[in-house]
Amino acid sequence: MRLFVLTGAGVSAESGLGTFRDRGGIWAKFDPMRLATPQAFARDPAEVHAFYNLRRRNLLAAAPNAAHDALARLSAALRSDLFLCTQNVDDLHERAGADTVHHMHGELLNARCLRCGAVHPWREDLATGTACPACHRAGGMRPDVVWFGETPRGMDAIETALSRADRFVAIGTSGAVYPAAGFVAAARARGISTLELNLAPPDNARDFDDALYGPATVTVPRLVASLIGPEPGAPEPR
Ligand code: BJW
Repeated sequence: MRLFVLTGAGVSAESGLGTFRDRGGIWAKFDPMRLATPQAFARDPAEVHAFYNLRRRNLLAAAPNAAHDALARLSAALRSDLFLCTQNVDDLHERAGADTVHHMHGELLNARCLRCGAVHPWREDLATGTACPACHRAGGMRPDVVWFGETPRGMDAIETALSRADRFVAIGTSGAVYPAAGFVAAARARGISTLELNLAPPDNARDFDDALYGPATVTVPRLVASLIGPEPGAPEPR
């Protein structure tokens, strides 16, 4: 089995990190066009830093949940036969122990210098006056995440993994943001089976062959147990 798993904000929701488009989600409180585009950063970097500083602090206070744990167990079992592609900028898959995670929308705990291009692990707040540890120039440090209008990371690796997979699973993503929302159609066009795990049908629900609805902390361990067997010592599923 070569499995392509795409995760979205729903997998981290029960860790206390907000989703974007659910009622009361991040984009209900904050305008993405003011905060998540390169133009927004050019216009008001201090406002963008304040938003991501808050998100970074929330992430540092969060912990992986049972869905991340189950995917880490799957990663250990399938090794390179699992391509774990996340739209999430958090590091909860890694903290749960997942081996290789493809962050197509970047990582909040990295900062990138627009002056020299260096990327640095970053856990502190950023400010307009923050100097780059590599080139020592200030004013160019930004969160290393992918904003609207920017190219997602590693699209070649994603296309290769999609072309080799024999099963596609999407977990906790609304199917509203491209190119990720189109992966299921690409998988289906190849004739491989497609499954979605979500609380409710996403925008692209019609592209999936099967669905399992419920909180990710319940559905993901159940899916993983069906693929590689139950976790030793885990209670029998009801
Ligand atoms: C649960 C749950 C629980 C809740 N258990 N489930 C084609 C058509 C139309 C537009 C475009 C198009 N192609 C490109 C575009 C433009 C744009 C786009 O898609 N716009 C749409 C909004 C219309 N796309 C881009 O600009 C992208 N770049 C691009 O396309 O470049 C061109 C290119 C493509 C390919 C090759 C080369 C070049 C870039 C997109 C960048 C997105 N950035 C963000 C912010 C990242 C930084 C940050 O975190 O602030 O990424 S936006 C935000 O949305 C974030 C997420 O990764 C992304 C997806 O959100 P996600 O994960 O789906 O979350 P939600 O909230 O939408 O859904 C949560 C789901 O969980 C829901 O379904 C719930 O039901 C569920 N859920 N609790 C299980 N407990």
